[in-house]
Amino acid sequence: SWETIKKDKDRSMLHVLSFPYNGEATKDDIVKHVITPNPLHFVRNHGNIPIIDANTWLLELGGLVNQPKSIKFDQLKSGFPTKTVTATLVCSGTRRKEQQMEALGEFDELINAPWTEQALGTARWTGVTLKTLVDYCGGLRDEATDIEFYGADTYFKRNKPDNYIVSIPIRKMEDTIIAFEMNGELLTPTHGAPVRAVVPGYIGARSVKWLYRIKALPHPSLAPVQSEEYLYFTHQMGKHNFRWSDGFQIGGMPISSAIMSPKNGEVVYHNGKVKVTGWAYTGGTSNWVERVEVSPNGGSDWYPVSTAQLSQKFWWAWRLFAVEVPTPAQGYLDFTVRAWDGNMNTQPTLVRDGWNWDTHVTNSCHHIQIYSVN
Ligand code: MTE
Ligand code: MO
Repeated sequence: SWETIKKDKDRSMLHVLSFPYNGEATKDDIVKHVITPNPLHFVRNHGNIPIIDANTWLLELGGLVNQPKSIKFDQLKSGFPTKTVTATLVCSGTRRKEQQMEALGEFDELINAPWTEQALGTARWTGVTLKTLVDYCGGLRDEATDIEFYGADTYFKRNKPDNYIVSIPIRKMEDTIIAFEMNGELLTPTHGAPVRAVVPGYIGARSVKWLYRIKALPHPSLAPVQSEEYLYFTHQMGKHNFRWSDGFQIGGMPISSAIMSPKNGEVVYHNGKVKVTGWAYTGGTSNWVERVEVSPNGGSDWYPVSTAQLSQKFWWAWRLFAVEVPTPAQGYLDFTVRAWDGNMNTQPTLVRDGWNWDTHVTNSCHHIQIYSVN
C-alpha cells in the first residue's frame, strides 16, 4: 500500500509503474552513493507488498533435501553463522527504454516496465548462505539440480493468482544469501521483509522477496516466472511467432554501463573538458569491472577512466565513475560509454545487437546527446 511505500521509499523516487509499485532513483542520486541508501534502492514488484509478521513466519526447506526442516525467524537470525555481502541488484529490465525506443514504429505495442538506467542498487546484505541451510537439511539428494524460491506476494499470470516463484541452479548455493538485513537494518516490507533471497551476479528476478519456501528440484522451476518470463530470445523471434520453449532462462547479468551526467538534451558549458559520471556493472562471468571508457564523439575516440576515478572494487558490485573528458568545442555531441571486465568482455555497440522481443538485458553502449558550448 502507499502507506508502506511512503514509509520505506524516498519521495524523489521516479515511478515507472504505479501499480504494482515500481520505482527507480534519479540519475543524480544513483551516482552519489557506492552503497545505495535503502530509501533510494530501486523497487521491482509484480504484485502486492505483503506485510508479514516475523514472529509467525516460517521458512520451509524441502523437496530433494535429505531432511526437510522448517526454521523460525529467530533461529535464522541467531542459529547459524551469518555472512554479509556487498552486492548490486540489477533488474534485467534496466535500460529497457532503449530497446523500446528501437522498436517504436515496428511494433504495435510496447511491453514490460519502461525502466531507464536506474533499476539497480547496491547494498550490504546480511543473512545465512543457502549452502549453510541446505547443509542443515543434511545436504541435497543426488537428483537435485535447481533450488526453487517461493515469495508470498500474489500476482496474476494468465488471469490466475499465483505466488512469485523462481529457481536458481545449485552451483549458486554458496553465493546466495538468505537475507534479513539490508545495510545493517532489518529488511523493510518493500524489499521483502522479513526474509529474501539475494543471488549475487544474477538478474534481480532470482532474488525472491517475502521468501517462505525453499525447495530442491531435479529441474528448473516450472512456475511461470521461470518458464514464461525472464527468457532471452533470438533476434528473429517476435512476440507474434515465439514459443516460450524457444527462449533460454536468463541467469547472470552481462556487463553494462550508463552515463548519469550530463543528461540527454542538456546544454553543457565547458572549457574543453566535460565531467561525465555513471555506473558500470558486470554480473555473470567476471565479477567486477576492470576498465571504463568514455567517448565524446559517438565512439570514435575513447578516453579511459583511470582507476582513481572508479569506485572501490567489491566482488559482486558496480563501480561508479567520474571523469573529465576532452570535448569538442561547439555543437551537438554524442557521448557514449563502455565497460570491460576481467575476462575482456565488453558491451555490444548497438541496441539492435542485443535486441530481443521481451526486451531484457539491454547492455549495448549507452548514448546521450548534449549541446556543447565552449
Ligand atoms: N520477489 C517477489 N516475491 N516478487 C517480485 O515481484 N521481483 C523480482 C525480485 N524479487 C520480485 C521478487 C525482481 S524482477 C527484481 S529486479 C528484484 O526483486 C528487485 O528487488 P528490489 O525491489 O528489492 O530492488
Ligand atoms: Mo527484475
